[in-house]
Amino acid sequence: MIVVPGIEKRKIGVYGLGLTGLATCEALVASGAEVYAWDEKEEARAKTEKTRYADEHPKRWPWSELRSLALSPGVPLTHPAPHPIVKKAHQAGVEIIGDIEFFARAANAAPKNERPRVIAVTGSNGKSTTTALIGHILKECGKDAVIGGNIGMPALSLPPIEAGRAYVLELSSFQLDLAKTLRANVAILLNFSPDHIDRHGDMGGYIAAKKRIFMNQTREDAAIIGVDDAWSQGLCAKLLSEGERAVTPISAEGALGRGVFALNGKLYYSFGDKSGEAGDISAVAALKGQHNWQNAAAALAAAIAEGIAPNVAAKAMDRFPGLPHRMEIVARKGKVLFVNDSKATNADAASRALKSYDDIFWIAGGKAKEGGVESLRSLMRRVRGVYLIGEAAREFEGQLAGAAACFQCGDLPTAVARAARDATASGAASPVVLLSPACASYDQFRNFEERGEIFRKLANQIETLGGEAA
Ligand code: UMA
Repeated sequence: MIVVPGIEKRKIGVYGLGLTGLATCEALVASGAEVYAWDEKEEARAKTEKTRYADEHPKRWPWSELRSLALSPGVPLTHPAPHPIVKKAHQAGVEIIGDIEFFARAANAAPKNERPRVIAVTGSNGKSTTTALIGHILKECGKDAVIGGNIGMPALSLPPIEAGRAYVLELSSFQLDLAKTLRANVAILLNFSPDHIDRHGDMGGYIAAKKRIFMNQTREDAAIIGVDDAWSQGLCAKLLSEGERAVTPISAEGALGRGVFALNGKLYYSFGDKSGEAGDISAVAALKGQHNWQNAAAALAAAIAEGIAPNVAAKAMDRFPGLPHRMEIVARKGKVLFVNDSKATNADAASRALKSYDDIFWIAGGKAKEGGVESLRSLMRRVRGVYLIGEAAREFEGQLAGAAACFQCGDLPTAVARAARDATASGAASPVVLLSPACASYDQFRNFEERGEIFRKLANQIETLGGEAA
């Protein structure tokens, strides 16, 4: 756990008691602060039982004495409207910060030569994989590295600040909005696509929040930025013109005169007098697809910034196991590969998996996002059949009409059984049963993790239940 200096006996309000809020309460209490905690949901408040802090309605918080309000990232700060607790804090003149700001204050408080390394990763897509990949490379190279943040391990739950330790943090736009003094030695912005617009008002607000990853950086620090979309290109040009930090552009779409790039799964670096091929990751199962090559280029640039030789970093990627629910191979039955991409909750994310395989038996559907799957029609030439589940099933069938054969399956068990049967009978050399729903999971599951776990179980049961696909 991270201990935050300078807050002994200070009164701090913590709003939201999910992963972030509970970890914040624990760290603040361990740091000697007096914590006032609240969550709108009773079951969340119940989690404060048997802890060293109790829940207390904000009406009873000593607002005039509060030093800070620690807001959970899911609580609206500005849009669609500031949450009432935000308004209350503004009225009382209390600063509003998040867990990442407490982490930053703890890191900044370390003496200069004992400051840990902070590597921060953001972007619309690929940030979890990039975070995990950087952590993997650093550990493979014998460094003391820990990963956390939006990836699911709250930053304040990570091991204590120590000299020589590298903290690799995935940061969301919500977390960045609530951080002020964060200084990342290596800051990575992968890409932009419209996301969380409801929480940022418009694309400009979203970009402004993400750009905060580069705040407080000095000339000693590295800024790594994707240049494969127009928004990131614009930001890269701005950072270069500011000249305040070492900027490394990265691309998975073309060669760069200066920077790190991936071409057909091969990684290259080019820094003035030092340039060359770092390695070939085209056969690494956990880094399949062009989008993963962008993640790998970013991770390579980060590893180089951390003093690791490019070929050593690229070699370490061979052993990267990947992350659950992201194009994760969960079973192979005879020729049929089962891939769990449950994290793909929108069409853009699903397109990445669809571009990575041929002869796909695609399981899609759930609670639809705006625009549905219309944009995926051109990828249907890779798809042998679409096995539809959940609320979006009829809408998706309409959007894909004429482009692919669609089958209404209702639920996941039916879809897995039918897709596995058709894949086995297809005669394709390497058929793939792919769960990449392009939908949220909430209509039939608690979350995308549960959906992915059930898929994993069903895929592995196929053989035992009679070997339809064996
Ligand atoms: N709550 C309120 N009032 C509100 C909103 C929420 O009381 O107006 C309470 C809820 O009742 C709940 C708690 O706050 O008990 C939930 O807080 P939260 O939504 O901030 O979620 P956490 O459990 O703290 O998880 C957060 C991230 N979630 C969000 O940003 C929405 C997790 O990222 C992250 O892993 C975790 O902190 C640890 O850092 C998830 C996510 O979906 C994966 N992130 C978004 C994304 O990746 O697109 C940003």
